[in-house]
Amino acid sequence: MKSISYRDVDINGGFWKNRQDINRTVTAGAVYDRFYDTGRIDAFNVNWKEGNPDKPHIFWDSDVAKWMEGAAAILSKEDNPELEEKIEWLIDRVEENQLPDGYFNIFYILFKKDQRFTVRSDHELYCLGHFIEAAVEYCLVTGRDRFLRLMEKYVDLVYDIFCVNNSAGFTTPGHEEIELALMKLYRVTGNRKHLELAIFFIDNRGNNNGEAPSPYNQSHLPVREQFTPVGHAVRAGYLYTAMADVAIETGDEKLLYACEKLFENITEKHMYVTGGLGQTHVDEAFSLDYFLPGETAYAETCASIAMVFFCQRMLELTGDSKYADMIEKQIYNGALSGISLDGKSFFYTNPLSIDLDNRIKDGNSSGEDWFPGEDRVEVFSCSCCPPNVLRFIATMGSNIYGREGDCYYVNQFISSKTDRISITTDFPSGSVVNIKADVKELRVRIPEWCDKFECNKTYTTEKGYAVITDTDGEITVNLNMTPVLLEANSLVLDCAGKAALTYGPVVYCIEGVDHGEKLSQLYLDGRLKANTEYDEYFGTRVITADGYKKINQGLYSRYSSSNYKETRLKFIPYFGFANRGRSDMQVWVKVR
Ligand code: FUB
Ligand code: ZN
Repeated sequence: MKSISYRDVDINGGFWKNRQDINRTVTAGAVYDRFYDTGRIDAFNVNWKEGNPDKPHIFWDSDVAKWMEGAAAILSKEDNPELEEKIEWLIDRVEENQLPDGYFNIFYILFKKDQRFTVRSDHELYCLGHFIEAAVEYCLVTGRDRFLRLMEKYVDLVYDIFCVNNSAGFTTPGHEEIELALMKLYRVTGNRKHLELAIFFIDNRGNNNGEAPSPYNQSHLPVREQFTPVGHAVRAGYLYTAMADVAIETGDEKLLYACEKLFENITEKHMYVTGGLGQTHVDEAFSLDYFLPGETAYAETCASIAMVFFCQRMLELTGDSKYADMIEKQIYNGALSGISLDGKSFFYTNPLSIDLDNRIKDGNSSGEDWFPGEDRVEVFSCSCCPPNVLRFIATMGSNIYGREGDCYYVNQFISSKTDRISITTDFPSGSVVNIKADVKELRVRIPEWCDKFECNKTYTTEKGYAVITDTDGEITVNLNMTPVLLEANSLVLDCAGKAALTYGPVVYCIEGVDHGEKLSQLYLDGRLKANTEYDEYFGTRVITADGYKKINQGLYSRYSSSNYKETRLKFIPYFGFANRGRSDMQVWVKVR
């Protein structure tokens, strides 16, 4: 199956139209302005001098490149001369400052011109990767290829250095990203060198070619022998995406097998219920099987976005709905929680539990505790996530439809239109999805969380899709969503005796701001007596459910059910937490 690009899909109503409007009218400008304030834009003049503020950082280029890619995607839907001018200004600076042999990296040109490609961890190839992605997108959207040509020249240089002269100090990037970008480039240029270079970086990883094998950047083993996710979660996600990309292009069965195993292992042993990836702040990394502490979750926004990229490729490779299920989990939870409802501020890490009183890191503790941020902020010193969210929301349309010959796929339930199909729905608040499709065969995903999938047409099922051949008239699907309680495997110590409330794909949480007491005093009634109602502020439903408040009797007391007073708990969508001030929060709530 091939996904239909967001460029050919218009999201025209409902939840995601609202989020895209905010992305376009608020986020694009807000991220740019913060990058401007922090010197990231001015850095493109490549004239920073000692004594000036805002010394350029090794991967600022990538922050701005991601912004350019997101802005280009926004331009595909609407003329915006101001945005276009900003992108063109940045391209002018790249052109002006690119070295004659094609090299461009602000930090290296300023400070380490003679040491290019000597330090593996310095992100030169990572930055180039993001520039390539931006250049491809800008070219596809505007038809103008100036930026693309500049990057192709740089890629030619990298090809010579790595594949022909072997003159770099390392063979594979310290932070993956260029591999997937080269695959995008190859798909627009058709230039075999771009594919070869991507394969070179993938095949050499873990082969011990002079660089220390390290799980941190997934070079502990050759990629075809990697079945368990290790190391830095964003790096891993970008690598797995590129592995799947190469498998798509070359039919490499071993790569596909490794990707399938990695997906299985990630989702069965290493992922938070929100889709969050990165179990520990140490190395921003995957960790032991079933080690999923909520309060110290790393769950970087970029890692969830990388998982979406990986699943997009796996979905194309296999046509299996489980990858679209995972995309859905990420887009409504782990990735979406990365941005505030007003579109201006961001989480880098996404905890599943916050107890503000327990955060003693600044006070009388040993200072060794680490906790994720409790507030979203507008810009970070390491600001990879904000522009990633920008491009992720701007390109949301690419997740909705797929096609293979005469057969079309509906992968996500988002009000939208492409040439031969349209969807109208108020999902994820509502359960009904209306589809019009002028196609021979339509495959509609049956979500893994859906217990009662109903359709007004007869269908067979294959790989998690309802296969509909009578496509005349309107196709109406009812997903019959109700609140559902999830429990975790008992090996997840942090979740013992607790449940997480979901409604369709959306994971919910309780916040201190709605309860006025310590959340640790609250219990959910496991019989689940819940009501839902649409809430304008969150753009989907909130849920109230029966529960209990524990009345404490001193430090210890005899266990007695009379200590538990009936109360109602209010659940809000997890993606919306921390929007109403700093507050305690829990996804996993104790059950009795
Ligand atoms: O190193 C570049 C990016 O910054 C990584 O992907 C993020 O985890 C953050 O460390
Ligand atoms: Zn990030």
